[in-house]
Amino acid sequence: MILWVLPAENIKQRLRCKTKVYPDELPNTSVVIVFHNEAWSTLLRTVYSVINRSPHYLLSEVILVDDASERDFLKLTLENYVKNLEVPVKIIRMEERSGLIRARLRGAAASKGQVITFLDAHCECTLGWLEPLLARIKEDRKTVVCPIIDVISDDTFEYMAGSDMTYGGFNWKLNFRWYPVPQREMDRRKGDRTLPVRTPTMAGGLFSIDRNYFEEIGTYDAGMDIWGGENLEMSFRIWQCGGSLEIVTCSHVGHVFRKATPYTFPGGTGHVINKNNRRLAEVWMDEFKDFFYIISPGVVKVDYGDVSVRKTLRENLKCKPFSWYLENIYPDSQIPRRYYSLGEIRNVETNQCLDNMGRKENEKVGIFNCHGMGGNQVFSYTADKEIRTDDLCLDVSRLNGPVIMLKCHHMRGNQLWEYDAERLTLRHVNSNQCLDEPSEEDKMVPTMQDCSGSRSQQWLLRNMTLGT
Ligand code: UD2
Ligand code: MN
Repeated sequence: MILWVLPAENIKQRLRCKTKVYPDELPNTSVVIVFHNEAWSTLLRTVYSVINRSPHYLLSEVILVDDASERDFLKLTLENYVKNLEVPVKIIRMEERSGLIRARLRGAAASKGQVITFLDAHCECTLGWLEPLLARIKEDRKTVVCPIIDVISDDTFEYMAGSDMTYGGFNWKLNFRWYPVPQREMDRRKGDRTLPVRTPTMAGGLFSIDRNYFEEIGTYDAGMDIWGGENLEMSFRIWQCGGSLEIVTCSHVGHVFRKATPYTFPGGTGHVINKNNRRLAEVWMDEFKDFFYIISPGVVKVDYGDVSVRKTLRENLKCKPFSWYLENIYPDSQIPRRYYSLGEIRNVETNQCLDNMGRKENEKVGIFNCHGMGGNQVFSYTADKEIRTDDLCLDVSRLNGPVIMLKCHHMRGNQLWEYDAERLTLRHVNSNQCLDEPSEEDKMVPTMQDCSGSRSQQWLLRNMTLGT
């Protein structure tokens, strides 16, 4: 490990982690690794790092679940190879391609350890990765724990430190995203960065869970295919049903973040992911699923199968509503806990709608004929008085505009808007100007003008619901 390239604060933290003492009596773990068409080098790098960098009395076994790979070397060659390793390595073969969710379920069912640790098939565990995870579970068996995921380059395969200053979140499209650990969580830990971070969601690939708790809490949704959605499903379920999810910052495991996958998605990538996300939204998100449906038009047409078993699970476990999760676990979420409207913002005079035109951060918000299909024309006027679409907020930093879409910062400032439901005006508080129709020069973007009460400054904030 080349410590000298790390920022000073990271070095201090690692040293503080090194001085921690963990109990001798820790639960042991099975390590479950699922793969489809994985490369030999990365798969073996994972297996060797588990064996070489874990105390063997804590390792019950390593279970490799082959999700019907097509590569020859993953058959007999692999079987013969692992026979000679110092820790029992069991290989399980799925009869047909099932996806990582059902493959993990199979691995879990075959495992014997008191804890189950899941890893992707292209990881490198570092020295001391395991003890902090198991120690935390010993303290509280309902805590599901993730290591810090360091980055292994998919070009050079070099190892680079990940950050302990980000945690897991998600956007309206239900994509998992890393966001900065908020101040409230730093405060709760009294600034001690060696203490676990409570995280709203997990990336999904690398975590340890008490075996009995895994069963109690409903394992995985076996109706999910191939890839995607299961990590948020499990995150919501854990929090809403009385557990907790943490990143244990003293545990580091590297992961190869790949630009392309070595496998196909039978039925189409979009279809598979949308189906999984619908299952997760329908079971766990209550009315907040509208955010997902409105921003991704077309998703509601995807058949998501039967979720009644998962809904029954939610009832039996007496899980809390999604609003509770947003309020207590993820108040900095991109989905607002309270909001005034979710839908198009339509100009009364021109009958055109605000439209982000598929643009990204730092660009002007557009305006276009209303299409009523959601997607780029969906904005939410929130109880915090921001106008947001996903993680971008309408922001004005100069008199007379322009109106830019910037990452929402929750600091009010230039992102604070006052909607007058009688006059129908959207007044930008800092500049005291009103949102107005486009000028002659540029018909594609709205303008900021002194408030005049004209019809061009009147806007209808509509609540739309697509789907269900
Ligand atoms: C992330 C997670 C991954 C999973 C996924 C969402 C990390 C580091 N990785 O994507 O674990 O939660 O988000 O679903 O948090 N695999 C199969 N059968 C398949 C497809 C994949 O066995 O049909 C295996 C694959 O070989 C790998 C694991 O599942 O070992 C995860 O797949 P990935 O590495 O392509 O996912 P990743 O890291 O992009
Ligand atoms: Mn992966």
